[in-house]
Amino acid sequence: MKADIVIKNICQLVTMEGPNRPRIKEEMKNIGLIENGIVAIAGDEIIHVGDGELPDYISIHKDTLIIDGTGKTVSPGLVDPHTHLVHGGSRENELAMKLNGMKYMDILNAGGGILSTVSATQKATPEELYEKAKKSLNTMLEFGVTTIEAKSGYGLDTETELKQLRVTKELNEKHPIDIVSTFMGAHAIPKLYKDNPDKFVKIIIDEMLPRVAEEKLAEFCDVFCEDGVFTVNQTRKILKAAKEYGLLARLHADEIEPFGGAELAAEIGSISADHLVAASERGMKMMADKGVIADLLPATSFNLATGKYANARKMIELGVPVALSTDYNPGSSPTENLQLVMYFASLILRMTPEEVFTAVTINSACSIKREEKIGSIRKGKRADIVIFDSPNINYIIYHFGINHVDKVLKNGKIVVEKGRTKGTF
Ligand code: IZC
Ligand code: ZN
Repeated sequence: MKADIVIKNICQLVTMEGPNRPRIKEEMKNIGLIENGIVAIAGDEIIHVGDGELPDYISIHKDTLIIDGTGKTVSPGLVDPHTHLVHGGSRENELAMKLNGMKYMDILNAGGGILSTVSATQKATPEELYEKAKKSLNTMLEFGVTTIEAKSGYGLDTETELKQLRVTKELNEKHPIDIVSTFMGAHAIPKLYKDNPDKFVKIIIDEMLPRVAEEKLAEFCDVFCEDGVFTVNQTRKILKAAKEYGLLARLHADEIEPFGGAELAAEIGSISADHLVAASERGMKMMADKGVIADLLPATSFNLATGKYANARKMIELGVPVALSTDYNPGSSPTENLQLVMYFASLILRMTPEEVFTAVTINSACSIKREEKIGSIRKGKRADIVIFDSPNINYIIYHFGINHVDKVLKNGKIVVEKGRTKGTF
């Protein structure tokens, strides 16, 4: 078998060896680390992982690219399983309000927050949405992210939701980053339905869901289940209806107030429950029982500046599989930088660097149902690989606030070189 690319002499190779399922408890510390590692790639596939030299059955040819991994850390392409990628406008005007003590929910209730992004997204053309999101995808790629999840939810009317989802579909087709699409019509209650939110729930179920399913625009359905947004009953109703259309459930749970979101996620067999800053211990235990993945978003907590963070240590102790994401969005988390999330997860959530790598690779791949193809460096898996200009994983966490990425390989092609995107997407 001939290799097209060989990465050798790798100082630390993070393989995430083991089964294609979420890792829990102590498993989260086993990242299958190999010193003096070697990886061989043919086409878009990994054909060998090990240490030292290539085995005899793998040969190189005159065009084989040999990459020297001396002093480098190599990991699976990072997976960001919670983003609000496609949207119009920005919300830097909220910064002064926040510094003056106004809370996230107060801004939303005053007609700002999500609702201001909704009007900017309604006004934007598909081309404008595409160009803005593409810029963010390039930034993500430069930070080592090769697959993401992206939600709608800034339309809140059928046509704008579809517009967002169609842009997501086109980006998935044209940009190297793979995008798993989520329909989130239930992101906020539009002003028009403020006094009759059940009517809006009915529109989501009767009008939006059938169109999204018919055009095959999403694999998941998400709801902002939170005090003042969608109730537990409304969330259950929407996610059950989505299931009838073949959409898998995920939800924004207990982000701000303890609201029963974690419990609901376990009850309905949601794939993930995201945020969980205010989740109850009972909810966490129920999630552990059902294997619901906790997607934690510490950059959002940092940016909301309330000082409250999800209790990652408790979740890991109880056996909840933990993943991490940026929550990239124009309000509560305007950053595409998953490495920043990795520092926060370690220094604030007290996760070890090994747990952090598990959370941004195999566990996040599981949270978007891509664990058979990505999330680990393993023979037969897709060649989505990051080469960090760092001698070990501890260094990546310790030296914070910069981009450690040297190269990114997506489907066996170099798409980032010296930390910069290569070519035009
Ligand atoms: O635009 O504020 N929490 N949704 C739920 C968000 C934050 C995104 C936003
Ligand atoms: Zn979100």
